Amino acid sequence: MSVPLLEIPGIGRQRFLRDYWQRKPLLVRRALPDMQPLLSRRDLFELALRDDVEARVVRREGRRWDVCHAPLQRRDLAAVRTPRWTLLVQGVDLHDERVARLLRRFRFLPDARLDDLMISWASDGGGVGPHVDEYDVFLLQAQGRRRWRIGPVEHTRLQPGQPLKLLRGFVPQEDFVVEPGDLLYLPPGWGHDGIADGECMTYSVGFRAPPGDELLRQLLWKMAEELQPAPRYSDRGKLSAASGSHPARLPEDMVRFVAEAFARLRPGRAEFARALGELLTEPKQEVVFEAGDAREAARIAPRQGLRLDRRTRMLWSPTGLCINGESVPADLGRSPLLRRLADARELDAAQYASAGPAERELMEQWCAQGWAHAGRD
Ligand SMILES: [Mn+2]
Repeated sequence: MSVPLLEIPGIGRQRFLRDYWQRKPLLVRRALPDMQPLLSRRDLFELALRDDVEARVVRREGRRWDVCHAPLQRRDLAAVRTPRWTLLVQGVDLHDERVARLLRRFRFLPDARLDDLMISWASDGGGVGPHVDEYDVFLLQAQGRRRWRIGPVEHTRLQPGQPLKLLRGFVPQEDFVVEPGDLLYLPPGWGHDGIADGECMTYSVGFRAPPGDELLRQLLWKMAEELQPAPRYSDRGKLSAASGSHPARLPEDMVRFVAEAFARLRPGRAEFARALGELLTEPKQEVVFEAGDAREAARIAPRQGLRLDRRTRMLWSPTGLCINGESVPADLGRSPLLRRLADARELDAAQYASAGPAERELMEQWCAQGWAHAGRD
């Protein structure tokens, strides 16, 4: 189950993180020299037609672009020989174990930043046009050739009237053709335009880099939903006959009431860590876990160990541990064993056997929910 981390030939992970990550693009030729597509074109097309898969088709005809969103029908997929169209399938790591394993090679970066692995197949001349992403992205060429044009974008201007966000007046700085096994890293805000040179497949590993306001908005929503009932506002003994002369005036006391309630709320680091952990481990909408058998797991795991389901997201902080959108009870939030499971995504039999009763009960419950499984793959 454990996979080797990506080496980044010629540079190494350390130099990559120091000199390139979030700073500038990097093209690594033959980063994965034996790269073969993990799914055939046929497998990918079948996957794209499933209703629990996020996929879209983009076609270009001259200056006109056309986007077709999931659920896709077979007729939405043009003939393979038809030029200038592309199929994008999001979150393939959720559906395919081989792809999930490839994604784990990027775990030298924090899981909290990881979004998914998207596979795009394109016919000759296909692409999605010049655009920028809010993501750090690794573009791994899996099959065929693609011509990339990349360049920094200071001010994003978009082409009006297009069904997708296309850059207007994009000026590329570099222009190159990638082949199977080549890897292109782009930080957020770098414009890129990739055009298939013959039929090709590209794997995009995306790391979310959300703007602070967006993250805060989501966190505040979450915290708002979890608010404890607070005392009702009262103006008992605070009104006098004189208040009646300005009935439209917002009572100062009411303003103070909400300001004080807000001040009492003031979340500390632990609450932020909890809310952020829950938010970032929330399964994607289309993810449905199949229930497992807790008793069966209790029988097998002490002898064969335990592994997380490939779709399970798990994060820990010094103050707590979150799995699939939920925090574990406070006393278990600091369990070294559960942290180990989060980092390694598996426990061997001996490690599992060292679990206390509460840890064991929790892990059996995860097996019952389909979040973890007893035994090896
Ligand atoms: Mn992109």
